[in-house]
Amino acid sequence: MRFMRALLGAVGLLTMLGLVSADVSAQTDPGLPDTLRIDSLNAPPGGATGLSVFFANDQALSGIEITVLPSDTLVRADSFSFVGGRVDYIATKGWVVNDSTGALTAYCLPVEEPLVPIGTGLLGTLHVSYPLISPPVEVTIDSTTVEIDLIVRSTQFRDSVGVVFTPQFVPGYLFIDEVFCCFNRTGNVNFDTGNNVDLPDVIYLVNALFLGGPPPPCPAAANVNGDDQCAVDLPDVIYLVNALFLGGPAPAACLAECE
Ligand SMILES: [Ca+2]
Ligand SMILES: [Ca+2]
Repeated sequence: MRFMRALLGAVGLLTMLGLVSADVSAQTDPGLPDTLRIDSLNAPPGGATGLSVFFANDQALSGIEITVLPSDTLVRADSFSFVGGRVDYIATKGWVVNDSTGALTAYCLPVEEPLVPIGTGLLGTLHVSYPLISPPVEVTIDSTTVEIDLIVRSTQFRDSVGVVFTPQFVPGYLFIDEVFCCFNRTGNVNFDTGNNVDLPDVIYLVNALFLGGPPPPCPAAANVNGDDQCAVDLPDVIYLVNALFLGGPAPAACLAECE
């Protein structure tokens, strides 16, 4: 059994790495909600950012491959990080950029490790970068299939016995616009460049509201509870503390009307 797993894993790895041609007639998954979803976010006119990639699977998986391509060639898919994701425990994983198309393929393949259990959560982070682009530009990060020298790269899941199927795919969008300072979600009150939402944001907000500290650089990002009056006040502090430390709902999405 262990040998069979290893053998299946090796075959899968070769397919994932494109060393043998993938099954281009892969079945469509009958059992929803197997899904891959790329986050959408607002971004400034030039720079680099990371888009979270989430997945849901209603059966254990023996492999995941995702191949994406930005719709604007100025936006480059640079790398992929599995850190903090559901498959970080798997040793055999990685990413590769296809130089001629710009498509990025990320893959993971449990060989000795347990299969990817049923669940929902983060696969990893897709890092993209772009030069200064005259805004506004909307870039779609969509799934793609590329074939170079008979090597097929696509987006697919493999079930527990190695059968390949295509999950639902929800593309991500990069809204490049100079008027938006709030990226993706509120909560980055201190406006650090990593868009981190953590304790320093709580401290910054308390300081700003009650201790005479400087105002939040991006008020839209400080409206953590997402109220449509765009108010930045005590309820936002409470909401943020709840989100970070007490299991409350995540900070609200950015509201364009608060920018
Ligand atoms: Ca922050
Ligand atoms: Ca508010």
